[in-house]
Amino acid sequence: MTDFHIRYGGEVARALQDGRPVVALESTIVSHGLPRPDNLRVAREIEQAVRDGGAVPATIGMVGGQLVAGLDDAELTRLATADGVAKLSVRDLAVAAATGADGATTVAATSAVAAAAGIGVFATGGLGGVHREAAQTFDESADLTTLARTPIAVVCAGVKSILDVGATLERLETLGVGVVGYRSRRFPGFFVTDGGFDLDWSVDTPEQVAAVLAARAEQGVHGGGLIVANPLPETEQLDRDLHDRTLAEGLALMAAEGVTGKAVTPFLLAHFHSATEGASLAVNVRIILRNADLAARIAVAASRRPA
Ligand code: PSU
Ligand code: MN
Repeated sequence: MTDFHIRYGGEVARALQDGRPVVALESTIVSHGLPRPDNLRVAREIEQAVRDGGAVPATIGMVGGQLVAGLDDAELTRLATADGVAKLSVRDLAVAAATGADGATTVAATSAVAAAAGIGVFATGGLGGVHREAAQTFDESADLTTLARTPIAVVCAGVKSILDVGATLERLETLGVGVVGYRSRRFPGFFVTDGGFDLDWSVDTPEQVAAVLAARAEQGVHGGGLIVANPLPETEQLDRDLHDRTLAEGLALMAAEGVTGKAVTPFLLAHFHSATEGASLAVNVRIILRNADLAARIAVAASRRPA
């Protein structure tokens, strides 16, 4: 018999038992979002950033059909280097488990598993969202609908400019997903500091985010997720001209090659990383490490609040 339960890494299990701070991390950025061989090195650096911030990292993924919260280094290496690692959203988890697949979890699947595991804070690079042309293609990431029903705080740098940022914000409002800027009232556009849209709320400290999470629990108004949008400082963003040029090229190439569905996000990311000769990769890594650090400090602040 196969055991379909979540298996916990040893350190994660102990931290959860003791009520110590834990931060969930996704594996799709490792397997599909970052180019090899940098992806494995970066995956380890993300975990280290969580540790440096005072929390225990729980990278989530599926190994041989086993859902794991807190992949060990051998498992992380396997998902970063093996061929045929599937990209798993929530709907894929059961099929992948039953067929014994190796898989990397998206923001949607990682959020769902983290919440089920009792982990309240999650760090990633950028959320999925509403794609351009979604009015025709209906391509909207399941990240959005999953966050509508999943109680978790997701620290991210907004959504990538490869998406329709305005439409994504509208959908988040409709779906009841909270959005707060971290020290900013502008929604970030991942590679770029300012994604072009205002936010209603901002917070200035990890303690304030922890207070929001506590208030939500106390109010008993059971909504879904909270997005903590953490923009890059302007001095660290991708050059705007390079960004705009690369995006236009990537979208044209994607249309020419007929790329659709779950291949869209990895395709455009890979195009950025090769066309900018590593500039977008460096920015991408900075984003993730900053988010991992902030998420750790939020988890620490949350663990210090009286129960
Ligand atoms: N943003 C990134 N890198 C990524 C992704 C998002 O900067 O690799 C991944 C995340 O795992 C996210 C997924 O959940 O892409 C969204 O894919 P889709 O648009 O197919 O839902
Ligand atoms: Mn999609």
